[in-house]
Formats: sequence, C-alpha cells, structure tokens
Amino acid sequence: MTLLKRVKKLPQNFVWGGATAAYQVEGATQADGKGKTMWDDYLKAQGRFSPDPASDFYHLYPEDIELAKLYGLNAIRVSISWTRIFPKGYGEPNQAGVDYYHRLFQCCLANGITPYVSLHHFDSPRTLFEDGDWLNRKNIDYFVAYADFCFKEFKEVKNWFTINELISLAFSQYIQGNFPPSHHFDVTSAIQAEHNELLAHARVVNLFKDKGYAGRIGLIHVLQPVYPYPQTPANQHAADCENAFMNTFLLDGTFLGEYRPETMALVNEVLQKNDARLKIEPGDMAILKKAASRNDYFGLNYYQPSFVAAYEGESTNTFNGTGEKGTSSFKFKGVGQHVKNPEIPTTDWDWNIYPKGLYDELKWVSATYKNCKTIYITENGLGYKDTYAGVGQVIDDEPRIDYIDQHLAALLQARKEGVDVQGYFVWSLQDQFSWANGYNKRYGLFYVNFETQAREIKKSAQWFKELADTMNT
Ligand code: BGP
Repeated sequence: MTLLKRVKKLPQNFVWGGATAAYQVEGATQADGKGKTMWDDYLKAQGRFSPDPASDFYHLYPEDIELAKLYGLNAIRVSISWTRIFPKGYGEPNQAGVDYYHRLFQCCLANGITPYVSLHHFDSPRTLFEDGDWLNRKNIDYFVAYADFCFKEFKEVKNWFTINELISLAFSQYIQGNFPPSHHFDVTSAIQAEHNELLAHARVVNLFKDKGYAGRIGLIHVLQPVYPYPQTPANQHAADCENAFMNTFLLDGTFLGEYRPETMALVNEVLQKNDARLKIEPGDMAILKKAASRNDYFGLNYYQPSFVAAYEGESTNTFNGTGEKGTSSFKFKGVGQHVKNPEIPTTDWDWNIYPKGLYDELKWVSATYKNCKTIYITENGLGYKDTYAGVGQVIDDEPRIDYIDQHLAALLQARKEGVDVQGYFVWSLQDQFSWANGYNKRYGLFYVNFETQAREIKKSAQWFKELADTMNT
C-alpha cells in the first residue's frame, strides 16, 4: 500500500508539524534586552558564522506560520530563549522578550497551528554558562524558576517540553568538543551533565504537576541506535556500552526514575576506562522517581544510527562540519569506534540513512518503558545542500522527500504494531543554521535565501502538503 493510502488511516488529530529552535531561527540576538547565550562570543571567537540574522524568525514569524498553515501543517515546535525572558538566566523578567513570545504563540493559534514549546534548546544563558552551566547545581534552581515563570505567563501554551536532547548537548560540549566549552572526551562532565539535566527535567515536571498547571509536559531525547559492525561478540559489547552511555542511561532516568543495574554496569565500565566519575546526591533519585510516571508524552528525535566496533586505544575524533563526505571519525576509548557499514547510504555529513533504526527505537522504547505511553517524533529530516533555483522557483529536494517518506513508513509500521505515535515534526520548518555546520547544511521544507530572507518553496513542502491533505479528506 502506498504511503498516501496508509497516511489516510491516521487519526484526524495526528500532528503534522515543523520544528525550529529559538537560537537557530530567531536572529535578533542583541535585540530588545535579550541577554547573551553561551554561543554569541564563542561563535565570534571561533570565526565560525554569525547567528544574526539567522532566519530572522524574530520578525518574520507571521510569514513562516502562514506558510506552515498553507502547506497543511497543524503544529510547530519552537523554543523559548531563556535569555529573552531572563537576560542573565535569573532576576527580573524582560518584558519585551515576554511580549515577543505572546505575539508568536497568538499568531500560531490564530492560524490553527498548535505550538509545542521547549524551554531549553542548547542556548544556555552566558552568565550561567560561565558558572558551570548544567554542571553547577544552582543552574537547576534557576531553570526551575524560569520554567515556573513561563508556565504562569504563557497560558496559551498547552504542550511543553523541558529540555531538548540532553545527550546531544552533553556529548557536543564535553565529548565531541564542537559546542562550547569544547572539551574533548571529558567523560566526567558529560555524564554529570546528563544526570543534572535529568534532575532539572524531573524537578520541572514535578512542579508542573504539583501546581496543577493546565496542559501537558514531557522532554525530548534524540535516540541513536547502536549496531555492532560486523556482528561479533566484542563489537556487540561495544554497541551495548555506547547504547547505555548515549540512550539507556537517559531513558532509565526519565521513565523509570532509576538507573537499572544492567545499565549502570555498562556505564560504569565506560566511566572506569576513562577515569571518570558520576556524583549522585542524596535525594536525587527520589526526585527522578516521582517524575518518572508523570511525563505526559515523550518527544523522540531520530536521525541516524551508529555502527560500532570494539576499540581500546586512545580517544580521538574529527568532525565533518563542512559536508565533505568521509571527514568524520570517532573513537572512544573503552566504548567503541564508529565504522562505515558499506550497505548503508550516508549524507554529505556522514550521517547514516537508516529508517529501520527509527522503527527499532520506537519498538524498543515502548516495550521497555511502560511509563512512556505517547510518543511524538519531534525531529527527523535530511541535512542537504539545496540548490537555489531563483526567485519564485520551486527547489528540487527529492532526496529529502525520499528520506521523510521512508522514515514515515517506519513510523507507520511501528504504529500498526501498537506503538502510540501521535505526531511527526519534520526538522525543520524553514532553513536555519546548523550549530556546528553553519548555513550550508539545510533541512527546511521552506528555503531561506539568507541574503534577502526571502522564502522559497521546496518540493518537499508540496509533498508534505499532499500527505496532510490526503489525511484531511
Ligand atoms: C538536533 C538538534 C537541532 C538540529 C538537528 C540537526 O540535534 O536538536 O537543533 O540542529 O539536530 O543537527 P545538525 O544541525 O547538526 O545537522
């Protein structure tokens, strides 16, 4: 049966969304009292690219929301930039920032687009970052206060996410080194940041429920399945270690409120081999436990799996930030090294294209974590060098259509087998810069001409509209 026919079987309230993140789309990084994030000076010092004007969503959001509506979407993922609300991360709120988000949410609702809102998407306040970011437990108190403020203030929002992709943040900051503060294989900081962010999430969920705020709340993890390649007992063990460190530790903490002994055996092996430690303070696990059954849903981001072989040498990595195939490498002492599976196609940024990984993760999560009932795919999409075709010309992005088509088919298969997936957000709504790759890695359904800020339609947007229309007729 074709995808179109299968999509027709989805419930009318299935969520078709486009995803964004504040810092990646808004621009206006110094406007209207906004405080600095950990990125502003870092990007400048590294001479990477300017976060201004990005996709100028700060001013052009009405246009983007109208496009979303025209092309059949009924939802959008946005994040609130903490430093638009609290320029230092705490203290007095900045009214201009508060007003901006009211305007944005009201514009969404007026267009029949439901906002799904994250409180933290990689853009920690600069002041708090300098004090240790998530490694400093005081950061958690400030985050809880900021969340409480948002819940009280933005009554028009009914769907919340606390933090986006805890692992990507910790991993990029402290293992891979391509997010500030650019540490390499600082395993103690990575695992501690994971735990502290889980704690922050759990405290916010508990507050949301204890205070009886209206609406739903959850968090977002990116799941990157890990497969041994080739299949040998040693490579299987390497895959198990990486899976525990990257995925299971966080899912256990989120949905069980405990780190299972079998998970910790593998995580501890990784820690020991890297002379690393995790500090759990008295009372932490009770907070996680209380929150574990209180998540209303789970936001699952999926892009790619890793293929892994055992590796005991020193840790090293190179990062493909340019889109030149074959320039990335990753070797993590005592965990494993990433290898190329010749049967699996890759993107120009060396990301494996493997839709079955999404199916596998959906099945695994729903079978393993009974508290994880409702799932939204909150990000999925293809980073691609789209070719501009001129003003008013539709951009041909067939590979993106293929990518989304295959991943939706995996989602539908998992749904058919009983996994409760209630929505799909394509990453991304419009083109936006990529944190570690800049402006040439595009994901949008809508093309952004970064010179003029004009929007152009891509074929994938037309294709997405056909899907949405099919469902609604
Ligand atoms: C996710 C992030 C997004 C986005 C996406 C694509 O990890 O939540 O913000 O950036 O990945 O990643 P990249 O831009 O590195 O290709």
